[in-house]
Amino acid sequence: MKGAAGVMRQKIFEILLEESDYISGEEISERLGVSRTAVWKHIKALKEDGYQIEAVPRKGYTLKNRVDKLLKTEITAELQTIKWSKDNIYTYGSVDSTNIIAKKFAAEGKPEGTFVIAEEQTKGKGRMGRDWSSPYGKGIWFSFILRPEILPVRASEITFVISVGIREGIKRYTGKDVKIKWPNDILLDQKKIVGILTEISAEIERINYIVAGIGINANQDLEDFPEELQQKATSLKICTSKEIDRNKLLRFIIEELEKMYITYVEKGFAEILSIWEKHNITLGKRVKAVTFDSEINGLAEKIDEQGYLVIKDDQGKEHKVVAGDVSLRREDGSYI
Ligand code: BTX
Repeated sequence: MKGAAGVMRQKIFEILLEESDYISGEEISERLGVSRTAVWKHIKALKEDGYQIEAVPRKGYTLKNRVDKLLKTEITAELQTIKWSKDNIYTYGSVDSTNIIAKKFAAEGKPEGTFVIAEEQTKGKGRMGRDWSSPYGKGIWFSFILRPEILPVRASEITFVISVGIREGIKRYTGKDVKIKWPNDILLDQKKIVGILTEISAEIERINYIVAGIGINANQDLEDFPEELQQKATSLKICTSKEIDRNKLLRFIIEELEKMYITYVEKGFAEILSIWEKHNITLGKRVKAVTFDSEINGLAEKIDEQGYLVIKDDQGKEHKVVAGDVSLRREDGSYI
């Protein structure tokens, strides 16, 4: 579904959504200024997406259901964004990785707030070349484009903006106190519920674009996770004992991400950091940080003004960590 056709289909869907009664093809065509044949074609396409639209002679059309697929029609119908355009939301069935598509879109010049969303990824990626399990219809696997006007050295600040935005969206939907583990894990019941992969294209003095890839475990049951993940991963369905309306959750997340991003642009990193600090579970804990060339054990003291994690080891020496994996030490000596 592309460009003008997509916009028209969306408008027809929204009319059907608003009307509690039947509405004639003629009335839709008059309201939108398109032919009745065009209306009929869009209705047919909506049916192919899984919508049951009943057509009764002399009465018209009525919408009988909402669809549990991640569809642009569903996500944008009630979406309230401030600057980001609803037109830049792209939904897919199965893809290799939404980050790959989003990077291509970004290189082509698509604007900030462009979202690429898929039902399944066959090559879902984590950080440092790791895999991200992305089974069909169970999660929300998506990437979006940002173009912040900051120096590339500050790019790690964006991970904080994204973490607090996603946390806020999940909190709004589930009411649960979701926690953030530095640098980019979102946890519920001490298990990983979301992963964030931030990729950047930059010159020395400016960022061309950032593509943030987010994987949200929504409706998996335990057996939907590969065995090796069953101890450390969980889904919102497992934590809430309820099936998750992925379209609604994603709508909340897009809205909260945009709000946090605007806060960041207008008020700066300090404001985001203070929100992050309220919800993080890293600071004040004994941690083990594994970076590409070292392992540091000690107390997670603070995040400095650049977004680096400061760890104080047992000799009192401070180490700054910019990227890597941090595990938290439990009382019994095991790690989360
Ligand atoms: P990460 O490197 O922090 O985490 C990856 C690790 O997490 C894996 O090695 C594995 O142990 C574990 N893992 C894999 N799949 C899952 C899962 N579904 N739930 C919990 N734990 C898991 C985190 O990297 C960044 C993940 C980003 C994923 C999004 S999805 C949309 C976008 N497209 C894409 O290819 N990646 C991003």
